[in-house]
Amino acid sequence: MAKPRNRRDAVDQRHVQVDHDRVWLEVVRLLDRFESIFREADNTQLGLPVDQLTQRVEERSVVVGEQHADSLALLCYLHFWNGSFRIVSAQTDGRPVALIGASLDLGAGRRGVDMGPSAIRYAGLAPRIERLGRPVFDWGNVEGAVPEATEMGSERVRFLAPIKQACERVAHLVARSVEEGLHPLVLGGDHSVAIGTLGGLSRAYGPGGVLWIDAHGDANRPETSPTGNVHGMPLAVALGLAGPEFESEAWTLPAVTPDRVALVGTRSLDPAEASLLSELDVEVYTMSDVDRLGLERVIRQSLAHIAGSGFVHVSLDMDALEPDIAPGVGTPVRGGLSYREAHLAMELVAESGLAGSLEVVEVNPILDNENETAKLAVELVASALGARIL
Ligand SMILES: [Mn+2]
Repeated sequence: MAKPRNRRDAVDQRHVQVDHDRVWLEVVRLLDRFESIFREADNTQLGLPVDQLTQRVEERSVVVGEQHADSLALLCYLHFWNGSFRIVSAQTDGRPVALIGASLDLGAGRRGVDMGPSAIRYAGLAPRIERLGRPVFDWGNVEGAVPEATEMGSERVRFLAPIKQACERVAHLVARSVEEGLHPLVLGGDHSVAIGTLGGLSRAYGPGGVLWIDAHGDANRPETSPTGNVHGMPLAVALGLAGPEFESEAWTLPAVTPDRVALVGTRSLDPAEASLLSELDVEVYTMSDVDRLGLERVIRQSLAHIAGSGFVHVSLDMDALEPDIAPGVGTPVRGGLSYREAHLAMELVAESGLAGSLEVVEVNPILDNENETAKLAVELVASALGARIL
């Protein structure tokens, strides 16, 4: 059974006897206040995402979410087991936000991204979130080691030891924020911090799903990485495919399973990443797919793919955006998400009520233009946390 997503808000289990054919009807009756989050116009059935658990055929989890007018979302996990649905957890996602900075640039090829958390705070992050009615608890930064004063170790996984140490502290804080009923918001730092974020989430909830919005795949393994930079590996690490060097007492791997991973905005994959991702049951929406299908459909399908038990996390690499509007990133690639596409992605994330945690990474103020990338990051976080034009 899925662990409660949020101890403080966990509700008592409710049992409803239903017969198998009338499951949907009973769910609707039980949850008459709820709207389907993926309802199709021509579909009279509720289009709730259903997670078929593999262990038992008769087990199903159903995730439902409601968006209130005041932008609070209620999320329930129902677990179908032995002919009854029970609510195993509910989460009011007006939870206060725990800011966890990760001042880390050891995973990147260029210096400066360690100042990302300061740049994002300076761009007004906390007041912007508080204007949404969500209190903010700023837990400061996990400090990474200084590259010039640190042993690099192996060229194939540069600075692995100090990166792991920092990520272990991030994992600890993320798990603690969940336990305290807070919404974890991790500020990078280079993308290797996601090892800590996903590690901490999996420690709190068990394995979950992730929406990975990024120009790159970040699915290299030490043996396939062209650079040895760990920020190109965190997704492979979280999938448990990057080898025993990444194991730690601070987390259990895999933190995410391939059938619960969706990449959006992809436009630069190394050959080994491309073959790994196509071997796995990972959903990859390249920029070409975004052009053809439209961003709304891409995000809705991604969310349906990653929904399920455990956790749902959103990892936003600012290099997913078009470099003209987000110049302050270490590895820019032309042809990225537009300003509106990025906002729409975050608005759809908020609307779904599915994501319980968020991270924004790779803001590099040295490479930025008057902090505009950090300011954009603040606005995107606000959209992800429920900001609306009207
Ligand atoms: Mn990345």
